[in-house]
Amino acid sequence: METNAKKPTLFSGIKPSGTLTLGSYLGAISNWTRYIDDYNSILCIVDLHTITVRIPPAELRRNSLTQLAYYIACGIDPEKCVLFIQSHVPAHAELAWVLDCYTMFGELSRMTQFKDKSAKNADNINAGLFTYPVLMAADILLYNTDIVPVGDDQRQHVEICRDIATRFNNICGETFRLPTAVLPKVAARVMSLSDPTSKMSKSETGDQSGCIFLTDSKDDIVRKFRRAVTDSEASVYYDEENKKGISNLMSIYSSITGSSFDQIANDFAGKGYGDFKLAVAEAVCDRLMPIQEKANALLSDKAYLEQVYSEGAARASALARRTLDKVYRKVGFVAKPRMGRMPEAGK
Ligand code: ATP
Ligand code: LTN
Repeated sequence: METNAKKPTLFSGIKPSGTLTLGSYLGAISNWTRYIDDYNSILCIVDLHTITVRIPPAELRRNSLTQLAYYIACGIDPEKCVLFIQSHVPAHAELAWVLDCYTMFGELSRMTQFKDKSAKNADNINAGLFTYPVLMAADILLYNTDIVPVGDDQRQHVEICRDIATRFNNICGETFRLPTAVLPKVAARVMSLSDPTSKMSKSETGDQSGCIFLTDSKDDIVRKFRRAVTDSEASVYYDEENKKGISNLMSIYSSITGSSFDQIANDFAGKGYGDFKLAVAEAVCDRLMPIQEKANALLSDKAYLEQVYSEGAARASALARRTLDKVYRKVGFVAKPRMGRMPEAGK
C-alpha cells in the first residue's frame, strides 16, 4: 500500500501474548476494518511488548504468525494497509529509548495496567513492564498518527503518549503530531462471561470459561454463553450498574448485529435469559466461524504470510526512519554515517 498524503493516519497493535479474544476483536480489530479505506492504516503485532511478561519463545513465535493470519482473516487486507511485526522495525526500540528520557518516573507509576500486571506478576516486575507505555508511545509517534483505535483499557496509554509528545515538542521544538484514542461506541470494554466485573482478557490464568477465543469451537462458544453469569431477574434490558452480566451480553450482541439496546430489549421482551444467551452465541458463531476457516487456510500458506510481514516491515521501516532521523537531529546526535561495507577487523 502506498501512503496517501491526503489521508490521516491510523496506528494500532495487539500483543501476541496468547490467542485473540472476542474482547480484542470487538474492542479493536473490528474498528480497524471500519477505518481502513479512509486512513493510512499501520497495524502491528507488538511482540516487543509481549516479553514484558514471561512467555516461551516457541509460543511467542507461533502466536505472532497466528495473529497475523487472524488479522487478515478478520478483514485487515494487507493490500490496504501496512501490516508488520514490531521487532522487525528497530526504530520502535530506538525511539522508545529517547522517549524514556522525556518520561517521568511519577507518571509511569500511575499507569493502571502497570499496577495490575505488577500485582499479577509479582515475581517479575521488570523495567520493561514499567516503561511499556513509552514503547507504545514510540509505536504511535513514529508514524505521525492521528487516531489510535483501541479498547477502553488503553485510553490511559494514549493519554500518556500525548503527554510525552507534548513535553518533547516543548523542549525540542515541534516534532510529533498528537494522536487521539478512538473507542468503539459499544463493546469498548467486553467483560468476562464468568465474572462480568472484570475485563475479558486472553492472559487470564486458570478458569477460561469467561473468555471467548477467536479459535473456539461452536460447541465451546455456545457452552460458555449458556453458562454466562447473569442476575436473577430474567428480563432483558440494559443497566450497567445493576445488571452487569446482561448488559455485557447486550453490548456483544449489539456490536455484532448493529441492533440498539432498546431494539434488543424489545425483541427479547417476555423471553427468558436462555433464549437471549443462545441468540448471542449464534451471532458470535456466525461471525467467528468464517474467520476461523479463512485463518486456517492462511496458516497453511506460510510463504504468503512471510511475504506480507516482509513487505510490511520494509514499508514501516521507511516511514519510521524519517521520524527517527528528525528526532535524532533534534536531540543533538551527530548525523549517522552512511553504512557501506564495514572495514575488516584489525584494518
Ligand atoms: P493481555 O491479557 O495479554 O494483557 P488482552 O487480552 O487484555 O491481553 P490486549 O492485547 O492487551 O488484550 O489488547 C488488544 C486490544 O484489544 C487493545 O486495543 C485492547 O484495548 C483491546 N481489548 C482487549 N480486551 C478487550 C476487551 N475485553 N474489551 C474491549 N477491548 C479489548
Ligand atoms: N498496549 C496495547 C498494545 C499496543 C498498542 C500500541 C495499541 C502496543 N503498542 C500502539 C495501540 C497503539 C495493548 O493492547 N495492551
